[in-house]
Amino acid sequence: MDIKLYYAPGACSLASHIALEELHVRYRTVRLNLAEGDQRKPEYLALNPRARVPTAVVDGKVLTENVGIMAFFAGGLGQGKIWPTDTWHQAMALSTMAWLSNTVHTTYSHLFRPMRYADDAASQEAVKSRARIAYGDCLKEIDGLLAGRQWAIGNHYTVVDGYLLVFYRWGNRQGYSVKSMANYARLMDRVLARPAVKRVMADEGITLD
Ligand SMILES: N[C@@H](CCC(=O)N[C@@H](CS)C(=O)NCC(=O)O)C(=O)O
Repeated sequence: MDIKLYYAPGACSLASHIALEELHVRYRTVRLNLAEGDQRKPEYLALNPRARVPTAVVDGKVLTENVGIMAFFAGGLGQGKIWPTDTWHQAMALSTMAWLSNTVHTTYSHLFRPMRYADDAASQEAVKSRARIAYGDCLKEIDGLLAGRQWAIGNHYTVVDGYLLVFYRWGNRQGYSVKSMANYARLMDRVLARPAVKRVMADEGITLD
């Protein structure tokens, strides 16, 4: 199988990148520089007209969206290694990833890219300050969901744990005191200690800060 992953350092594509590395499958990566607008170049738009990372190309077929990419690789190809094996926990994994993608990520976008949601500077500032509170609430909700748990879903590492690192890292970089969120921080310490996660972060040239 020929697998190519288009990603940008530190972007949400980190979740799909970690999933591939955890699975020990052979894959190639293509790094995009979002600040320089690589995602809007014609050759990339031909693959992903939404101009977003990640995009996976699998034997010439295009797959977008972290949730779809992780479900295909971890759920389909991975044979349970980083995916729950029973139907209930599979549904829980999808449910959690859907929420991370459609709510937590979108809330962060309001904070990080308010210009997408309002035209003038004052309105953008208002969007940003509301999003700052809402993203903090998302982080607290994640911390609460992880109470008493060793891993996010079921009783072993899954792609959901890797996906949670994206939002923890973004929160840390935006000045939220994520390291003092006991449940979230404990899980992230375990995630950050994983060899595959270390390799991907080194490859992307990113740290937690
Ligand atoms: N729901 C999508 C979101 C993808 C997305 O928004 N990616 C961001 C990076 S985190 C992006 O490519 N941004 C490019 C831009 O804003 O121009 C997914 O999870 O795959």
